[in-house]
Amino acid sequence: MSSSDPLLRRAVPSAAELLELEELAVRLAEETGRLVRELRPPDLASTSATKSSDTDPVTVMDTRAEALLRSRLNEARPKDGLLGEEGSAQPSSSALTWVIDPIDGTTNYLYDLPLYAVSVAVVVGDPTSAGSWLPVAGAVRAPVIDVTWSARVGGGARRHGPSRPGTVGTTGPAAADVPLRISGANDLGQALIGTGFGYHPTRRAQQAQALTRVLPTIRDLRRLGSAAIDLCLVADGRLDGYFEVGLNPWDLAAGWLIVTEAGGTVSGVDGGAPSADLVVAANPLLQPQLLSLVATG
Ligand code: LIP
Repeated sequence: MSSSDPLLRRAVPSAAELLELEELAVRLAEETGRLVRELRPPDLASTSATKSSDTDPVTVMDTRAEALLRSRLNEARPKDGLLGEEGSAQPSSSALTWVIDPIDGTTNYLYDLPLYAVSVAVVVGDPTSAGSWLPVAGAVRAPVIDVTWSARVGGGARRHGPSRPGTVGTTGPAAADVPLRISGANDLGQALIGTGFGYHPTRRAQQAQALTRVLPTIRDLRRLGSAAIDLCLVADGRLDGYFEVGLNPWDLAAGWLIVTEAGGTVSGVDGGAPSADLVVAANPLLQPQLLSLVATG
């Protein structure tokens, strides 16, 4: 089943339900963002463990934040399925499944760097099978920079906040919601591109190889540390493009929709569905150029 499959599209909820789903995603991402920001224990590093490699961290707050999201979603949407980075896996009896990353950018969180986020999305189809699912509503909350990005299918994408006056980049009162528009860059040589690297040395060596091709061709590169934030910055016109190999559904679910609803294109290898094999996001003019650059070799 491909993400353009009519079966999948028929499962997309009504406009009214999509609005409810987006508002729920925003509410839960913001509540969870407060928890991970305000209750970050000072001895976080000493209580953290690792997962897929020695450098793939999981903190007590990743687990606690996912538990909060799971209980809120079971209360609000008991029939929906759930897939979470920290192991949540519940089948769906409503054709909808929530795909959650309680802390995207956990390494930044561990080092107390500001760019980490809570990503909450709801999808139709099977998020465990690449190409068989489609996000329909979602939100990404970056609590330290006090910004929330969100979208729903056919309803556009927007930035909420900063709401705390004096937060980075704000001077005046709390900012109203802003509709998102992707950048108009159409020349790779002038494009600011985001990317990320995996937790395994073999993969990192491959990614470093790809960079030898990409770096001389673009304006400059940004490695910010959170795929969810990278994708939202593309949607917000603050990066011209983004690519990464090795992402999980929870890293990209909400960001994918936020980019497409801001007028962008997100695809994987050969223009197919984005997956762990490859994610490339940019405006419709630049995306194919970036795709062919990163997919070569
Ligand atoms: C991270 C991604 C990032 C990638 C990291 C990691 P996590 O997710 O957001 O783009 O480069 O390797 O996968 O592990 O912090 O949820």
